[in-house]
This record gives sequence, structure tokens and C-alpha cells, in this order.
Amino acid sequence: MTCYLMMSLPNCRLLRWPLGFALMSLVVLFCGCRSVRPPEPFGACPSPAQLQWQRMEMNMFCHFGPNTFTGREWGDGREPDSLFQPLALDCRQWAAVAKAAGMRGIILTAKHHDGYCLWPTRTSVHSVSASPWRNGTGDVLSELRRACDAYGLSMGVYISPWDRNHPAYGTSGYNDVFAATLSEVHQAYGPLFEQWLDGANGEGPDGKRQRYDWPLFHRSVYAFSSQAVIFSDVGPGCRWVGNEEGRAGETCWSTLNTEGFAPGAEAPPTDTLGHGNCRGSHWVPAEVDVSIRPGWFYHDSEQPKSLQRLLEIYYASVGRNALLLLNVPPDRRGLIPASDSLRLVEFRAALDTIFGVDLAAGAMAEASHVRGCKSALYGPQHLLDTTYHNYWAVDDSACSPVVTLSFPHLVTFNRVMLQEYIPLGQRVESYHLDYQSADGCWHPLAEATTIGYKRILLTPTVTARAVRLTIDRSLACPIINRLALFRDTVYTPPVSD
Ligand code: FUL
Repeated sequence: MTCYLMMSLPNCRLLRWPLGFALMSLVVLFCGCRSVRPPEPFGACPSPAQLQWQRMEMNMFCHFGPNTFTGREWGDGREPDSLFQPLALDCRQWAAVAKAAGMRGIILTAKHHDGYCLWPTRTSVHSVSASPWRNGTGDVLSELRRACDAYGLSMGVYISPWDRNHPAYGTSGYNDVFAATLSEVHQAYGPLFEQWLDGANGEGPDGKRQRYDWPLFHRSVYAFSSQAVIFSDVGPGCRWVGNEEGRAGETCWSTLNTEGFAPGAEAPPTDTLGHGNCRGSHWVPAEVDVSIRPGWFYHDSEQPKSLQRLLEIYYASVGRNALLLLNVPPDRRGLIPASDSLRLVEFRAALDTIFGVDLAAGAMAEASHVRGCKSALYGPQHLLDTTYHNYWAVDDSACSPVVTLSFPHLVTFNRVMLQEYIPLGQRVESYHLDYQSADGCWHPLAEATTIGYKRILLTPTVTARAVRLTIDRSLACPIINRLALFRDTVYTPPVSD
């Protein structure tokens, strides 16, 4: 529309220079900035809660319960209630560690497969109320709620549907018991930002298995935490990434075909969970759950992963369009051990060092295409600002758009960070980058597939006067809101053959 007006104005006899010019400029400004419509959403898109969740990027998982005291990973539900005695429990310490590590929320195993509830529940007799700990008045969830509030963190819970203790497990009544458990927790401690629903489904105390009523469970969560993101193998809020090694697929779509699938044994193949589905029917982004230690629960004999390994996990999760849920298990005192909190502080410091300075800031950005006849609203300069809702967009029909960043000085970097504006859907299927060296020659730098919320490419260290991004394939016109460059001198990727 802007283009049409610009062409037709000079033909109008009433307009005389310079009045015509002034009017024309006004029209261009007005139409260029106001009336160029943003791209229409494409395919399945995130809900506001899912977008907020994705922007958290990193959360802390805490596996804590009877297993902490027995040294096991899966309790059988026959652990005595008296076993749970975290005499120095301090959830504020957990929150302080999470905050120092740059996490945005904490998810606690309020009930693991052994059925022991870390809060005084009306739905089971196997809980903190039956422990001599604090004379049966202890409540880990209420303590965590207060700690999260004090530190500005969000709180979520893992509540295992599989219960190896509850006498109703495996009977028709258990689904109602479990729904009541969810309602109770979300009502008393909510709103909670995430509900973990583990697909593990083994035998209960009577050797029976349960057929879960997932829709009922979801309703029980949403009744009190309407914005909760529900995790399972197939969502609906977010999905398991298909492994516990801290790795999303290099190609990682936030969309997934969920029809015909269910959590647990009926989940899609793990490879599909890692990659998602291009043009998938639902927005179910990947969550990478991985432990800082070999086990999920604390064991004396285990040590936290190295800084290098944590950075590798970061690049393979947050750097591949997934959220990182890093498990940091409290010990028998009820505290996060110093070895783990120190490692997390190192991890944070490394991330701040690596990503503290965007080397692309101050570049001149030029694009082959800009939506609406080069409307400033969608210009490539938005790639360089950190305002989330500003982006570079092209017309719906533009194919293979290219953007070039030219630097006032030579820039040395080895990480490229890209972000797609996912509120309008995930679109980019493949792209490549080139750089211009000091002598003016262009060289290939990297080729990749998906971007999604965030993608960080590990490239060789190069010194450039310009960098060029070409979008090769996109399901609909690409919408990119960030292109940043960093130099990482901390993490050394393993040498590949
Ligand atoms: C799994 C559980 O069986 C593990 O014990 C752990 O809680 C992990 C996060 O999820 O399915």
C-alpha cells in the first residue's frame, strides 16, 4: 500500500513541489510506520504462558525425599516415614543458589515414585506429617514457596502419578486421589509455573498398574494454576526431550504432532521428542532435564559435573531452542552441598563472561528485504537491540532474504546467537552464515537448520569486518529478533573426527 501511494502522488495535479514532497514524506512515514501489517501467525504458536516459560531459559530441579536418605534412585514405597529427617533444611539456601546461578524458577519433587509427600497432605498417610522431623509439622512446599517469593523465583512441582505406596494405586479410585493431590498442592502453594507429570508407570503396592486419566489431571492443575506449563512426554505445555543427558536435537522444532500419543509407553519415539516435528500440530517446546550429578537424588559418593560439561549442556539445550532444567539435589541435611553451589557460581560466571558483550552491537545492519517497502518498523537494526518484541521481518513473498552486519572495527568471535520471534510461530528451516575477512574476501562460516526461541552456533574463531546471514528455507516469511556475536574463551568443544 505504501508503494502504491508513493507512485501515484506525483501524478496528482493539486500537489506542487515542495508541498507535494512534504505530503509524500508524511504519507510514507505514516504508512510505512503504521499501516504495514505484521506477519500473520504461522502454524501452532506458543500461549503467553509458554512464551513466558521459554524466556526463563534455565530452571533448577530439586530431587529430594526418602531416596536422599536411603541412597536409592527409586524407592519402593516401603521406606519408613521416620527416615525423612533433613535437620538443617533451608529452602532459602536452595533459592539463593538458584538465583546466583541465574535460574528463574525451582521445581521440587514434591512426591516421587515412592509416594512420600513432602507436604502435609490429606490424600495419603505417607508424608512429612508422619515423620518425627519437626514433630510432624514440617512442610517443605510451604518453606519453598516462601523462599521462592523472597528471591523472586517461580515455583513448580514434580508430582509422580506412579505411586508405589498408595493403597488405591491400580484401582479405579486412584485417578481421583491423584487429581485431589494435584488440586491440593496447586491450591495451597500456587499458582505454580510448571507441573511435571512423569510418564513412568510401573506397578503399585498390589502389583497393579494404573491407567491414568490425563485430562482429569490437567483440569486439576489448571483449576488453581491457570498459567501452569504442564510437562510430560507430549505436553500439553512442554515436552520431554527424549534423553537425560542434557541434549536437544540440533534440529529442534517446538511443534509436535501429539495425535495418538500419550505420556509413558505411548509416547513418540525419543528421536522425535528430541527434534520435534516440522509443521507439528501443537506448540510443545522441548525441556532438557539433566542432573548436575550422575544420579537425580543426592548420593555421598557422587560429584557434580565439570564446568566444561555444564557449558556443553548449556549449548546443547538453551543453545538449541530448549529450556534447561538442571537438577541440583539437596543432601541429607536439606542443603545444596558446597561443591555443587560453587560449580554453579562458576557456571554463571562463565556464561556472563561469554555472553556479557555482544560484539555485533554498533554494527550497521543492511537487509536484502524489509517488510513493507523497508518500513523502519521491521528493519534489520532490530536484530541488534535487545527489545524482545522488535524484529526484522520481510514481506510474505520474500525468498532467501539476506542480512549483513558491517562492523566499524574488526571483530573476533566464535559464537553466533540467533532468535526467531516465536510469538508468531517457528518458521526457519535452514540458513547459512558467511563472514568477510580483513582483506575483503567472503568465507563460509556455518550452516544450520532450525532457530526457534534461541539458537547458539559454535563456529571456528574468525576475525571479520562483516557477517552475512542468508535464510535458505523458511515455512513462512522469517521473523528474526536477534543476531548477536560472542567470543567464548572458556568452553572448548570436543574435537570431532
Ligand atoms: C524419571 C524418573 O523415573 C526419575 O527418577 C527422575 O525423577 C526423572 C527426572 O524422571 O522419569
